[in-house]
Amino acid sequence: MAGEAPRRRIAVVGAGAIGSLFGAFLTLAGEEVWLVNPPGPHLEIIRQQGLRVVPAGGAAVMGGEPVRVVRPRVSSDPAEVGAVDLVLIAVKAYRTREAVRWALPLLGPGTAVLTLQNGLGNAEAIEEAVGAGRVVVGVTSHGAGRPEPGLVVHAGAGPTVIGPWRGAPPAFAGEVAAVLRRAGIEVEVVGAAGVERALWTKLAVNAAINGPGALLRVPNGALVESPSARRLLRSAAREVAAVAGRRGTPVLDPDPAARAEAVARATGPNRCSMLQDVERGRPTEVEAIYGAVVAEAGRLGVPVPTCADLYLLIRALEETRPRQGP
Ligand code: KPL
Repeated sequence: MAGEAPRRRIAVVGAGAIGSLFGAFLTLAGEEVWLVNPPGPHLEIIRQQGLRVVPAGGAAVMGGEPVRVVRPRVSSDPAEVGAVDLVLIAVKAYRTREAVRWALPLLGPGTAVLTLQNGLGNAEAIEEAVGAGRVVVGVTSHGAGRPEPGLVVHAGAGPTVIGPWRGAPPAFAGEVAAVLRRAGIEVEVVGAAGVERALWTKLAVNAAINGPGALLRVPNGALVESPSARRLLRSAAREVAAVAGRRGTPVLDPDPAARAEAVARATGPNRCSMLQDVERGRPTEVEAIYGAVVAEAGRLGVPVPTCADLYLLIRALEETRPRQGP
């Protein structure tokens, strides 16, 4: 990122729950933030009335108020925004390629590109579009929902792990982390190997909760109350951890099944992102989660029967339901 300017120009590509939440944090920290998204009701309401944010209980970063209205800038034209210091990619995994190509006018020579997305394959897709050496990966445990246009609900705070993607200078990740920290976001900076481990650690949780939650159409907490759903969840988490171990990027949790259960309990009332996608008739992140696990497991010869079944079932669900959204 260029220079030492105290106020950074930051573009958030993808104004879903996490993009809107991080955009709100950064706006409150005084940065010049642009939410860059194709036109739609969410952007229009933000343009006219601002973005309403319901903070997680006691989130100091939001000043302890019940609802904050923040006013990031909005645009549906990356060329209008021009080159920024930091681009934060927060689109659904299946849109990464297309969204990053669309967002190329946001890149100047020193622009860092941070992915804050679910699943695998995002950093590779971004690097393909923007070139090597400027991609930073973030794995966040913040939870958020966007229940209606113009509103983001911060469901829970947690650390965000940041590190350089293969070939990016570690200092780049450090600079991005400093920007996020100034916005009150808890960040841990790791090296390239740490990033892969963090990605696989989150993947184990995502694979444990998302497929069962979407298929059974229940909130996360219900998955640990049903003994059979709990078995599915635990088995998926263990399988992902086995693949991660075999590829040399072991998950960070000593007991990945217990960790997935703990996340399901902690986010009990939430409906997981895959269930929200299914309910809205949108594509799911099945490829970036289960597709990626099954492919890597096949390459390494690790059996992943639960993940393979969840992959097929979610694919079948997508193929047989009526489509509503993009
Ligand atoms: O990140 C999530 C998601 O919904 O994608 C989990 C951790 C499963 C919480 O809902």
